[in-house]
Amino acid sequence: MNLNINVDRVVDELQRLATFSACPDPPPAVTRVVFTQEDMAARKYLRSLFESAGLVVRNDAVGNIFARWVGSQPDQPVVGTGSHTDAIPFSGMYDGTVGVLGGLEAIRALQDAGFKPMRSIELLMFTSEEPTRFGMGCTGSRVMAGQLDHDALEALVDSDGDTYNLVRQRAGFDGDVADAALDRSYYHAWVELHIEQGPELEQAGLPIGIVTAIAAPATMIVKVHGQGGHAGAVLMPKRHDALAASAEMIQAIEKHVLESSSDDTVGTVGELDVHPGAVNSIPSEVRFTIDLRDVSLASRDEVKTKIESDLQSIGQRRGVKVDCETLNADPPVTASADLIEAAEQACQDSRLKYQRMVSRAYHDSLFLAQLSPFTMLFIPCRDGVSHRPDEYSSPDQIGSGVEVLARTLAKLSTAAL
Ligand code: HGY
Ligand code: MN
Ligand code: MN
Repeated sequence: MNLNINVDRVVDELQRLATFSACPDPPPAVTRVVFTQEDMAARKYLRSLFESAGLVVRNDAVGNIFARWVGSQPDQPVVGTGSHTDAIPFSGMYDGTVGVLGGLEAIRALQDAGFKPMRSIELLMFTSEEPTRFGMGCTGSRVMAGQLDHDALEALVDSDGDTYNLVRQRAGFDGDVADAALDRSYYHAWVELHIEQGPELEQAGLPIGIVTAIAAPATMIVKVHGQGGHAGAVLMPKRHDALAASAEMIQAIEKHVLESSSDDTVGTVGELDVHPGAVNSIPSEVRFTIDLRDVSLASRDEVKTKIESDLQSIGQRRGVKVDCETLNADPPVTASADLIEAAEQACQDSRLKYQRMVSRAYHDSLFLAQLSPFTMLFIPCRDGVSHRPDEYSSPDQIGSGVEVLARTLAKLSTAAL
């Protein structure tokens, strides 16, 4: 099938989408946090594009947007594609958005080529893939997979003390969360296009990665309760300094990750808050986060257990109390051999080289995998950089990803897989 991918149109739409941002720096720097006015403006823009492509658009109770190209057999389980458009503070304009606007372009190219899907092809924009506002990532896809119900969302609170349910309802998403959980018969197949967010494809000089597995993320929130006091008057032996204790804990976290039996174990302390945060006051309360991942659940959890035990022994020795809450500890997922093969075939049809690879970043596909056979398509990003304003994939790289996605969707929406 001869496909014409209008890359200029996709790049224009990516650039327009990047303008919906709360970042003080101009695009390509982007900040777009879920349910903020920038997110709502982006959603309005995307809906207009989906409707202009003749797709049937709906959203669910948490704001996931579904844009369906109805097939000749509309009652068949659908073929899904899509990604997220929320963006962490001071990040880039390609993370997630390439999967949404690239998915739209794949559909438009198939329409222009006169292709007719048997199974409907449904494009998704997931609500809140990033953990920025509520601490937990992939809340939209977790709800779809039945992992989060109304009460679980009620326990997610932002820095203003507003619950997820209050914020979503204020944004106009006031449906029943239970109705957003999808039946396992909903999908026939799921394929997400995404930038690699790593250096492998660029180093290998390859245009396409086909994802075989997604690493398992765990997120922990650590609160260290010390005694505080006057920075001049309290002598060192009398101190129970929450920040000095946290500093030792953070070093211990890095030590356990480095000593892991698996090279794939990664650990990050990305947030740290100090109270009262005064130059002449001994820190009494510290909160920090731990992001811990590995493609092997056993390796990740072995390191997690060591970290949790060491936090407590450091706390005991320093006379501070340590609360370590696990916000999420998800299992890794393995892609479907059939879908990997369909994607490989699509690469061959497009005369594009590819490699099979693991995704070290998590994605909504981690939870769609609980609903459907899945794989992901990666395109290179410059120097492997992501979650930074200089994140970049070229029009050619985006065009190749869209073409392979289009061919994969065409196969999956007609094959008797
Ligand atoms: O953190 C991640 O892996 C994803 O980019 N949110
Ligand atoms: Mn991201
Ligand atoms: Mn992403």
